[in-house]
Amino acid sequence: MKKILVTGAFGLVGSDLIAALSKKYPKGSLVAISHKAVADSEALVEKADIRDTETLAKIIEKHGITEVYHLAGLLSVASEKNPQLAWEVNLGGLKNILDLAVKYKLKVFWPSSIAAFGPTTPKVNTPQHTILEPTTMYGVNKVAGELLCQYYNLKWGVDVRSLRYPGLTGYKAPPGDGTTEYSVHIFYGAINEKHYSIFLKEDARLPMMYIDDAIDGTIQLMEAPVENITIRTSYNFGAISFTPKELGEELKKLVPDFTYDYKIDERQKIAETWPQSIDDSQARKDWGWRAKFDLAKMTKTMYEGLKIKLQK
Ligand code: AKB
Repeated sequence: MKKILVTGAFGLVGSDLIAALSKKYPKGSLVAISHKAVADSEALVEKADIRDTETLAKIIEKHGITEVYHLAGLLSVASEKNPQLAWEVNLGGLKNILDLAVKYKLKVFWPSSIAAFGPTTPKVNTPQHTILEPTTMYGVNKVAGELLCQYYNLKWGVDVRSLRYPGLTGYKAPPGDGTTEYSVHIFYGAINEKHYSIFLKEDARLPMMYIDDAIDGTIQLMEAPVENITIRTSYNFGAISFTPKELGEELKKLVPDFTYDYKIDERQKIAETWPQSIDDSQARKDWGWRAKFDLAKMTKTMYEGLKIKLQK
């Protein structure tokens, strides 16, 4: 029987992933790790810090874990605020999980990001194999992490699979400390105050994706036959691409009295180093990736879902 461990289980991706996995697998198949206390979850919850290998090993043994979705990590803005912590958690945490994967023969998923690209990367339709020279700590962690995954696959045969997540938009968990998270905050602004000040420029086009697509793609990748997996660093993973202005205008169609303006801050500098759109043809070819949400469908689903969550 599959026993799945999810780290970073209560963040934007983890919250939706736990919900999706709990529909797929019998009760008792899911264990979630959190470094802080959590009120309730569809998974069994264990408290652990991703830097503490001994506790992680005990949890893996106790539950007979076979597969790990390793999501724990700091996002781009949080990593710039505390680069030392980012190094320890983002890279140290990944190395701990990969070492445990060798010892306990675990299959692993780990998310990379469009942050692995940098200012010298071609910005439009960014290819799978291209220049990776990021200028943020988060990006440095992602490139090193991708190479570490490939190394553990080549050296010890670890079945580790990865996606370069674009900016993700979802409502189950509160937004994290990232750059593309304006696309989540804007919905809270529209519902709570009918106003939001966007911290990126109006034309800051970035690759984005609705969370349901991200979760489907993640599970699809993990379930793909091993012989189909040709990329052991991380797959380009594309869906939509929009600017803050395009999102603001789409949201106004649903909330006509919503207003927005721009209060640009240091997050714009991070956004400027990232691509505008992604070529994900390798993922399409290898394991049949196709996104389902366009901007209009994402905006409507996100708005209606968050309204219910906030009881407005
Ligand atoms: C961030 O903005 O830090 C993340 C990402 C694109 O990886 N959402």
